[in-house]
Amino acid sequence: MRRVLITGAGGGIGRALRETLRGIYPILRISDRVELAPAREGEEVDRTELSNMAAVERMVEGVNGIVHLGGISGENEWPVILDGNIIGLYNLFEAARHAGVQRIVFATSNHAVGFYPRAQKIDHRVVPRPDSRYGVSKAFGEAIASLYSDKHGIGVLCTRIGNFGEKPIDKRRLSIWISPRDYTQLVRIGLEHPDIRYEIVYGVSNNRRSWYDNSNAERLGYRPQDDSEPYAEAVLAAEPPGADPISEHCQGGTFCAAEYTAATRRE
Ligand code: 15L
Repeated sequence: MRRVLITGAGGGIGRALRETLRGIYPILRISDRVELAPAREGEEVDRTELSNMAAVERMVEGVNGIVHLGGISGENEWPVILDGNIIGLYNLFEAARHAGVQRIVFATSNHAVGFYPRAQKIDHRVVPRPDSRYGVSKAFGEAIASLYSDKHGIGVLCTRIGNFGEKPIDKRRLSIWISPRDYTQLVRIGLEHPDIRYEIVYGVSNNRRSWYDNSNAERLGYRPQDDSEPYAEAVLAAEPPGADPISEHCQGGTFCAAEYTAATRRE
């Protein structure tokens, strides 16, 4: 991996990876639709709108591996999701194919499977149960990744990220939190592991309260260093009472409860 591209580099995960991957690969190309801090040694800075194919083709030129964080990172109106996470995603994989990119680490999300109940432990083999238009776009991304792996030989690691941050921020996040150093470890596995063709793993730390069987990540050598448990007492004490039952029942939390009408329709 001589040149690694990070898309969506202006977001929280991108800013962290810009630091933790610095010096690991000879050149980091950092891209976002918004302006980024100027390039330092070993960096190239780019500004690209993912829905613009010609721009995406330029963005991936000369790149060996991509960490794709770009696009819309939460629920939104359909036209916004369509541009960033459907058209943008297609453009990225298609441009990567033309440019001969070998590896892609795709930031998919727990919201691709958010309607699974919290009471069920799920692994990488479950069928998608998206909890939002955003979750649907992530399931679409996993499908595109599978296609470009099988048909065009691009190695892809789909990381279903829980919640990335320095600390878990609420009760739900105690089960899905991932620390910056653990996510960095997972990204490096995605870029460097010799055997990756198409894999789904959960982007979570070693949380005692996890809802995931992350044995596929372990098989690839992932050894997360962090656990949300030391934060649990403080997080639970600060949790507001009276959470709504759909959010409480489902792994995706409020993403499941938003716009929810199934109960009234089924009456
Ligand atoms: C995600 O996929 C989002 O990108 C992030 O902003 C959080 O909402 C996270 O999921 C979560 O579920 O906490």
